[in-house]
Amino acid sequence: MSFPTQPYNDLPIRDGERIDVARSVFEEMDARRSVRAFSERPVPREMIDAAIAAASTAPSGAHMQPWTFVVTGDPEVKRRIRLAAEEEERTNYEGGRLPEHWRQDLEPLGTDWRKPFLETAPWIVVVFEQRYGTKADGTRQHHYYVKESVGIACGMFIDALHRMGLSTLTHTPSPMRFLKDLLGRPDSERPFILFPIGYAADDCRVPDLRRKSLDEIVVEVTEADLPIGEPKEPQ
Ligand code: IYR
Repeated sequence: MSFPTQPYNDLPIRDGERIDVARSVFEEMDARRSVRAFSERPVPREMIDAAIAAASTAPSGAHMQPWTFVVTGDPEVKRRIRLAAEEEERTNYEGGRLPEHWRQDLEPLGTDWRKPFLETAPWIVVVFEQRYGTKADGTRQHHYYVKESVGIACGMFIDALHRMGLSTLTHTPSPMRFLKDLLGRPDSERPFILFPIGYAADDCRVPDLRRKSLDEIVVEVTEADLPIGEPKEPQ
């Protein structure tokens, strides 16, 4: 069974304006930072839903849309998430579970096991990857490229939140299994990323990081650069 088709048009942008659009997209995205200090200023639930709707437009393997967004603004749920996350992170940071190289790499960020932002931020969204789904007849539906699909959706979610003027953090308390148990998700789902969401605190400060330049991340290839000869014509 095929999907019905429909015509498709790129966004109507004038040729002379495309680079300007790209540059302003860059500027807006470059202004985004991961935030660990949130204001208690309330955020309407509709804003969270709007960002989830944007994220849910992500491409996904065989259009299976293998994601679940669990949303909570309940102080008691947030408190229980904080306590469980801090217990895991305490074992990481102080119980020797983080390997030395990892501790060293985190040092410039100044993170530790304490996660007060899990209670301060008005909302927490935990994105779960659905390892498989369920068909209408109750049998298992395969899901494909789940991590790629959910990763893209999370990127789009971060962008949507940022454009609304909200802040977030891609928090991955490790191991994350407790979130599945705490939030009562089925065995088919695995926690992927936890997002505390809100306005940045008035006195929020973030590390002064630099991003890699294009020179460091882009490689252009022409035929002359290819390491292997021309493929043989099929006989
Ligand atoms: N999950 C821990 C450790 C941590 C790991 C990475 I990779 C970071 O970029 C930041 C933190 C924590 O949240 O503190």
